[in-house]
Amino acid sequence: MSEVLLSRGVVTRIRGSIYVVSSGGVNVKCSLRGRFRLRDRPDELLPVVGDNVDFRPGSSPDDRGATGMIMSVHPRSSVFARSGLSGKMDHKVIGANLDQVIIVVSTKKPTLKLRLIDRMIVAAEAGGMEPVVCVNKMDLIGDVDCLRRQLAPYEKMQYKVIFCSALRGTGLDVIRELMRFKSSIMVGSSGTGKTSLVAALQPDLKLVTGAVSDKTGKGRHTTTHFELHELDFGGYIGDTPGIREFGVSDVSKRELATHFRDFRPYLGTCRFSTCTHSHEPDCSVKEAVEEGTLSRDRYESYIRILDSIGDQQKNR
Ligand SMILES: Nc1nc2c(ncn2[C@@H]2O[C@H](COP(=O)(O)OP(=O)(O)O)[C@@H](O)[C@H]2O)c(=O)[nH]1
Ligand SMILES: [Mg+2]
Ligand SMILES: [Zn+2]
Repeated sequence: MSEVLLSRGVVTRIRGSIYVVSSGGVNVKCSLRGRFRLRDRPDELLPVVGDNVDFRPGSSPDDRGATGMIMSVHPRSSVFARSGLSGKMDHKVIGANLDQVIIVVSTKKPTLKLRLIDRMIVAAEAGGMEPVVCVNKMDLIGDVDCLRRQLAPYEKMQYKVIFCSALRGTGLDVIRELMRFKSSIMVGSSGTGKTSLVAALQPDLKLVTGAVSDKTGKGRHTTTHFELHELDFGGYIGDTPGIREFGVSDVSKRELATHFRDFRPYLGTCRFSTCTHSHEPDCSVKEAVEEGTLSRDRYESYIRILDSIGDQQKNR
């Protein structure tokens, strides 16, 4: 009996029931093997963009143009997920196996939002990806010192902070170096310059515009088409449309503090082992904020995220 040889590749985009798999520099349109569509299988087990898959290559395309069939999905090293409307548990996996989340903020237009950086850092940490803070539109400000002071806590935590301008082309080499041979995703509010940065990093990339689709008529930000582009200098980059509701997804109240890197030295030293660092007495985190060793901005972000996590969620 002859064994069917399987090829391996990365899912780079999904359109309806067609999965585009990049394999050895070639894009192969694949369909899904029937068992993926069994009703009792949770959605999370369906392939997402970034998944490493084994597929059976074919020669003639089927009626939807697919020449391959995805047979299995490899275990994921990381998961990029978002939740829907705040308070509602609506965990949606957008991408898999991404190495880093490039959090793009701008100096102005729109103004720098530290809270959003903190939320995205938690999402990255919880999903197993390295967060990178990328401050774009440096050409728009004069007072760089004030900006650097605001971002100092992140550098102190050993996060990479990049200052750049897609318009002027400054800082791009640093970003390229960080992205090389890795899978990265650009996140951030609409208008911070994510698409401009991706285009500046590799001008010949065919970026799909109108990434937010409204074909279903279900509202402007319900459908997100996330896809990965292969970079000439090695690696993959995914652009995202402005994610308005970037809720922290699938993180419990108990677990949240562990995703605040700067809190870690204090965890386990509070009076109560179950301390959530909010209302409890003799809390080491709160004391550190009072003493000025922990950033008050970061603590405020923590409290806001904590409040946004529903009580119905599991207390792991
Ligand atoms: N001044 C300035 N404007 C920029 C820069 N990068 C992007 N923009 C502008 O900001 C707007 C939003 O950019 P876009 O890339 O679409 O943002 P996205 O929504 O994050 O993808 C556009 O008008 C860009 O021309 C920059 O470095 N400096
Ligand atoms: Mg964009
Ligand atoms: Zn505490």
